[in-house]
Amino acid sequence: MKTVYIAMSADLVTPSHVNIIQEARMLGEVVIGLLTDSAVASYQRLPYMPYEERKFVMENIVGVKEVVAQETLDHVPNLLKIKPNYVFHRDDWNTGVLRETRQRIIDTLKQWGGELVESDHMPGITSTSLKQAIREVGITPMMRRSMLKRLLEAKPLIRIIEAHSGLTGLIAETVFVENDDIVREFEGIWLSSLTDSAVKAKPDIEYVERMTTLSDILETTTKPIIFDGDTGGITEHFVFMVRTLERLGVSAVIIEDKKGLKKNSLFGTDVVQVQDDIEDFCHKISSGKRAQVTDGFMIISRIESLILEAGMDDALARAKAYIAAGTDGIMIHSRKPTADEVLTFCREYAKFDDRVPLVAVPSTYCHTTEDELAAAGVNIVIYANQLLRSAYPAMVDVAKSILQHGRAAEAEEHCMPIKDIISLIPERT
Ligand code: SPV
Ligand code: MG
Repeated sequence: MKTVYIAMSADLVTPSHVNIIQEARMLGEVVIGLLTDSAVASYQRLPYMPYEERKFVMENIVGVKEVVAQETLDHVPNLLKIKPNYVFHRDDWNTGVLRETRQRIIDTLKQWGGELVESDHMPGITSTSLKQAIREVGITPMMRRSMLKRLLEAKPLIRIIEAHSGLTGLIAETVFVENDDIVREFEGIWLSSLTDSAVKAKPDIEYVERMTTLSDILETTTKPIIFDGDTGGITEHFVFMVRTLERLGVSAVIIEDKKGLKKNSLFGTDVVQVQDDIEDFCHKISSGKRAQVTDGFMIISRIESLILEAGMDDALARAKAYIAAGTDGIMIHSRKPTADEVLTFCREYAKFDDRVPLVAVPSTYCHTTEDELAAAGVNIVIYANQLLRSAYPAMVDVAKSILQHGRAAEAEEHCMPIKDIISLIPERT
């Protein structure tokens, strides 16, 4: 019996998947090379269903003999292992970078007389259109909540951008760039206390009500959300915050080790801010962990030692203590113009026996690239305030232009067309 290999991600299974399997099984026994979460995440969004669930579905489709994991986008490692007689693929990949992939598969198969078979029989619903439909319907809190943990397992580095409204949530959700068939987008959303306060024209001192903004962002997005929990309040209040965020489908809360009246970290020592005692903060972390009811949720601890000039040793001692208290991640914050101190922290952190994912916020050290941070061991990069900081000066310029010219015509080129803004958000009828 001959063997036919088909690689797929099979996240949202459509009649097209069944059709292609039906066609392929006429040639021999069908082996599905199912792309793992990290293989998919290397070129597009993380699948909605984890690998094991996708595997379960595919194994039970008539005509599938076996499902094997394809760990990379590249078929070749699996082809060398399985040596199939045929590789089956849709016929739309003879352009762009996929053209090279296609050629490599043809060349590899040649080694044992195998062949590439291409089909144009892919009618009906595409998974891209289904993904769009899912976005319109929304997502359940349960699916969304566990997504950050899944991303951490699937990707070496996760990019998060700040949102402070339903509209900026939509930007975080939908903006992407595509190069050589690799789609790059933000994997999740940071609900910044700074920007959430600033849009309400309030200082960043744990004063503004945050749930309305969160609710607006939940409504326009499906990506995981990291909530800036400030200090988390007193421990007796923090446990309620954990439950509330979990229930809503937020993936993680980051709490900072300060107490009393918290000010924005980027003020540093220009204002009075007091760091919490290690023991008390550990108690807050462990109480939060005990309050948590789901597996997917994460409590990440933010170390302010570098911000408050308490020194590297203090930062490292705190990281050790917070990990021992059960934190699911460490955020190391810095307000220096270069990443030097963050990178020093990372180097020392890499020597720890017990480590949890590491978060960095390159607001002041913005010249440092994601690749440099990832190479140092950072797992999550948060762009914490750029959407608001770019919107404000644009609005001020337009306001000035109207004043200067006594009309809005000159400002028009800086504005999106009225037609676009009124149709940006579709009505749900
Ligand atoms: C925020 O975005 O609110 C933060 C990061 O907490 S920072 O503003 O740098 O403190
Ligand atoms: Mg904040």
